[in-house]
Amino acid sequence: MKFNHFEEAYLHIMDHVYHSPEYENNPRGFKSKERLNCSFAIENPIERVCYKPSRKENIIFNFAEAIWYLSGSNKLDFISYYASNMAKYSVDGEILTGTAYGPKLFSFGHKKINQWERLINVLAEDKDTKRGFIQIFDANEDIYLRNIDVSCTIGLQFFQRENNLHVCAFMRANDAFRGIVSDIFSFTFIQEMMATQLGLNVGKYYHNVATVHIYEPDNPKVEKVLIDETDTHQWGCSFPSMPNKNNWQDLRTVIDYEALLRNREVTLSKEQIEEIEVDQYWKQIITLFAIYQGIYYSKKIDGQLYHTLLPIYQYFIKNKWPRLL
Ligand code: 5HM
Repeated sequence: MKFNHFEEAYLHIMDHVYHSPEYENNPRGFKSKERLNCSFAIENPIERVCYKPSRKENIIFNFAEAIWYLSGSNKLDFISYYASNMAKYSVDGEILTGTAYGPKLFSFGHKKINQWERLINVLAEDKDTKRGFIQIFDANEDIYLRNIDVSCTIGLQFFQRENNLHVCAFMRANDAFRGIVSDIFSFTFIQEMMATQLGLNVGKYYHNVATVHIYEPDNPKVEKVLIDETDTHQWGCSFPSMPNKNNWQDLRTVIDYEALLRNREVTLSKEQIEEIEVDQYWKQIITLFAIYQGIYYSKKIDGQLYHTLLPIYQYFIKNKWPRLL
């Protein structure tokens, strides 16, 4: 199956699992509908969001999770600040083991393999390589019921083909209503980060999942999204792309500001953000985090910051937190 954008894939897969499940079962005691072995391609992975108003996608959480992975952190306080329910996956209340993909990317296993750096070296040695694999699931993970946090992603494979960087993601399990939205956002963000570092175009994104499922408590929300007839194509939105350069320096600055904002060590005005030495693309993301500081601590949105956002980000904020504006 081929789709142009994430939204098309999302609606199709969700509809298929919801209306034509192969199984209805109770893994770990949670009632769900399930289909096995699902694969599809997304032609334009930069279009990594669902615009449907009924889905109320949390774009700030999406950026935060992608950046959490790229920061290499496994700390719960980072990610639970954006989604308090992440705490239920942490055994000790401090770190996440399976769900934190950052340490898997940059210091995998007891040998602490930096898989990002190794991938760049492997591609430099043989640009046509079939070995460009970044492993995430680890056989050392405890997969018995007693562990609530086992990696759902097996790994990501990168292919340099002509001037494009394609990615094949492999997952053992994916929630077709919730997890798929943040996972594909993060994996395609990682794809774009790698492509810009290598000076390549963002190629196709292929999603391969062994079990896709919908948990019963989400049924009313799923139905709402599936009957949402808003024609989002008509809006002519296009999701912003990263600048054509190695973006690591900018990303490191964003990671620093994210922590300062989250820990309330700074507040940032529109003028202060304008002075930060990063590209506009990354300033927009810092602005999103600065807005979230207001949402988290004082339950309000700074109008000045909001108006510096691109219309597409304004839409997601207004749609998610309409009463705070
Ligand atoms: O029993 P199991 O470990 O598979 O439960 C984890 C649940 O979280 C599954 O529904 C899985 O599909 C979802 N999940 C996801 O969709 C979890 C993670 C964390 O690795 C993820 N995407 N990234």
